[in-house]
Formats: sequence, structure tokens, C-alpha cells
Amino acid sequence: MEQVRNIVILTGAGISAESGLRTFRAEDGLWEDHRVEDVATPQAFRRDPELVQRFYDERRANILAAQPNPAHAALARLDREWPGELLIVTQNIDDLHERAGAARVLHMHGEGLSAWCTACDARHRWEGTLSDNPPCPSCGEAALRPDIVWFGEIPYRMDEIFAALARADLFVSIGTSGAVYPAAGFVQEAKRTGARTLELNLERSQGSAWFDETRLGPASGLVPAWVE
Ligand code: BJW
Repeated sequence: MEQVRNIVILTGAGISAESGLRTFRAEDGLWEDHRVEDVATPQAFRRDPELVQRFYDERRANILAAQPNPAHAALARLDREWPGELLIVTQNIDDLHERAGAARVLHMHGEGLSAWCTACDARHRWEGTLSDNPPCPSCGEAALRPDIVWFGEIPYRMDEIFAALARADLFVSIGTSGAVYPAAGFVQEAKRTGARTLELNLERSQGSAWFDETRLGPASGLVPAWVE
């Protein structure tokens, strides 16, 4: 990676697929006959909070049961060893990057193991269920929701992400379909500010044409091979 100093890596559900966590837009991307797009919205939460809480209770249990795979491990190694700037921007709500040992991780769509109190704004690490309406440990109100960015909500830490993209010499997208904005637009932004762009994915994504190079295959093979 000659002449590369600053790297931004965007990851999506595909990097955790081989850890047993389902992707969103695959054939089997349904949950109890609901499209994910129909449960991951503030409207769905207002309409049927119990349904949405059960969806995330199940996701939380799956996250806790999953283990990082060789793709997470390779990125953690890169993070430890890379002397320049590096930022792993993940759309995933699992903690597999961190459990593999990566430190420079930003969860733009929130975290499955975090609960956010809509009464007092506190955030708490949460491994149990929320569908039984537990009280917030800070204020006692039963007003906890998953700390997740749903459709129509603003993703976290966008200023930091765009600043890192502006400084990046290399932008790498791993295991994401390019169907959801603003993440789907990061490749164009990185190109505009002069970065080389690389896509590692099982199949061509919606934004494939924007990448200087696309390598197709499972992340557990492609990512360690790229990091080597
Ligand atoms: C493998 C593999 C293996 C498989 N190895 N690869 C019209 C036009 C443009 C935008 C909009 C529009 N209408 C509405 C919008 C905005 C909307 C949006 O983008 N909608 C689209 C559907 C069009 N976006 C929003 O609402 C966002 N907010 C927003 O825009 O605010 C405005 C704003 C932005 C910025 C500044 C100021 C204001 C919020 C989006 C929130 C997304 N939330 C979700 C759910 C919550 C998290 C959760 O429950 O987990 O996030 S939706 C879901 O999609 C989840 C994911 O993070 C996200 C992306 O999915 P991802 O990761 O790409 O997964 P898949 O399944 O789609 O793809 C997996 C890929 O992996 C595939 O390509 C496979 O081939 C591959 N793969 N196995 C390698 N082994």
C-alpha cells in the first residue's frame, strides 16, 4: 500500500455473515415475515413497540452468541499495526470488530448492546431484554429503546466520518450492498476528495461502478488477503 497513509474502511452486514449473523437484503432477510425495513423505523416503534423490542431482543441474543471471523481479525490486526490514520466505520450493530481487538471503530447505525433512555438521554450497556419494559438504571422511567439508528433518523458522528473521508488516501468498502444512504454515498465522497477506492464483497453492490477496483468473494478470504 505505497503512498497510503490514511485509510477509511466501511463495513456492512456481509462481514458478519460468516459469523452467523444474517444480512438484511438476502433471500432470507425477513424476520417473522416482516421486512427489516418495516421494523427498523421510528414509525414501527410507535405503532408496535413490543414487536420492535422483540426483534432487537433476538438480535442482541444472536450478537452475544456470535464470534468474530477471520475478516474481523484481519482488520483488527491492520488497526493495531497501521501507523497512519485508520477508521473502521461500521453500519453493523454487532461488536465483532471490538471483540476481534479493533479499537478505531465508529458505529454509525448504533449498537445492539446499548440501550438509550428516551426520558433522561442516558445510554447503558444492555445484554438482556427490553420487551419487558425494564426501568432505566439512571432515572427509573420505563423508556428504554434500542440505541439504533432507524430509517429517517440521522446516523451517528457524521461530521467525524466526512472529515476522515476528506483526509483518506484509500477507501475500502466491505460486505455492504450500497442500498442505504448516507453510507452508500461515502465512495463518491472519498473519490471526490482524491482517495483510491476498493470494494470487497460477495457480489457487485449497487455502487460498484464508483470503485476503482472490486474483488468478489467471501470476506473471510478477501479481507485477510488484502491486509497481508
Ligand atoms: C458478503 C458476504 C460475505 C454477504 N462476504 N460479503 C431515497 C434516496 C436516497 C436516500 C433515501 C431515500 N429514501 C429514504 C432515504 C434515506 C434512507 C435510505 O437510504 N433509504 C434507502 C432504502 C433508499 N436512509 C436513512 O433514513 C438514514 N438516515 C438518513 O438518511 O438521515 C438523513 C441524514 C443523513 C446524513 C446527514 C444528515 C441527515 C438512516 C439509515 C439507517 C439504517 N438502519 C438499518 C437498521 C438499523 C440497524 C440494525 O437494525 O441492524 O441499518 S437498515 C439496515 O441496512 C442496517 C444496515 O446497517 C443497513 C445497510 O445494510 P448492509 O450492511 O449493506 O447489508 P445488506 O444486507 O444490504 O448487504 C449485505 C452485503 O454483503 C451484500 O452486498 C452481500 O452480497 C454481501 N455479503 N455475505 C462478503 N460472506
